[in-house]
Amino acid sequence: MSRVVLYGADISPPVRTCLLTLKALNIPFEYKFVDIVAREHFSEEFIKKNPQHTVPLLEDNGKYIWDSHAICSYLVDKYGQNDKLYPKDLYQRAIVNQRLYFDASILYMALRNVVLPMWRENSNFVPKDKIMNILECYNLTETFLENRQYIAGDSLTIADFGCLATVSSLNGIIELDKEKYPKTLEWIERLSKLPYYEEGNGKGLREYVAILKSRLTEFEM
Ligand code: GSF
Repeated sequence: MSRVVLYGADISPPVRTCLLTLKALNIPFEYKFVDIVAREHFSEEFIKKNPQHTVPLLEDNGKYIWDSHAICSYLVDKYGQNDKLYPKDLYQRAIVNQRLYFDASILYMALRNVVLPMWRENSNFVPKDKIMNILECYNLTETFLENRQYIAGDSLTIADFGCLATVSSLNGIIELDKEKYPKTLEWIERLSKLPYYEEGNGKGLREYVAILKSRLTEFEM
């Protein structure tokens, strides 16, 4: 088995996506903590591995891959005992890919637009347009779950891991309304029963939400 290393930090939602995938696939890996709060991802050593200076970063036998969506699809294709988490059927894979891109381009960006000013300028403010953006994310997630158990259909895929890590983190900024988003809350509850949920998402999410709640104190309504 090749030596797989994941560079990251539990608080990072996309790192948690990779932790869930690695654990779901039972892949032995080394976890190298990168202190993003202390800006360790800007070190010369890290930049050499990932010029985009982001976590998660995967090292697999001396090869580097970053972006959680690229990492997780690679892990299933290379190490998966089967293709359940990332179906090879072209149409099913296209649906899973669409939900992965939904996470990367819609959900994650709604989160990044709030936390980047928080990390970089120590801002404690969340403007109305960013709140509306998060609510739009919740509306779409609820729609995708309307008559499905999982985000891309009726079986668990890596798209659930990505969307879960991001939506559960957004929930630390704007709480999911039980009346408006019942399917989404049921989906989060369902995924939280996975045997590797706590190590994969639970632990880091609590830490991340505590930071969000302590630092984001002004909401424009
Ligand atoms: C996002 C990675 C990212 O921006 C993915 O891996 O899915 N689409 C990518 N990660 C953040 C940390 S996080 O908690 O979101 C990061 O590394 N930011 C540091 C920087 O310099 O952008």
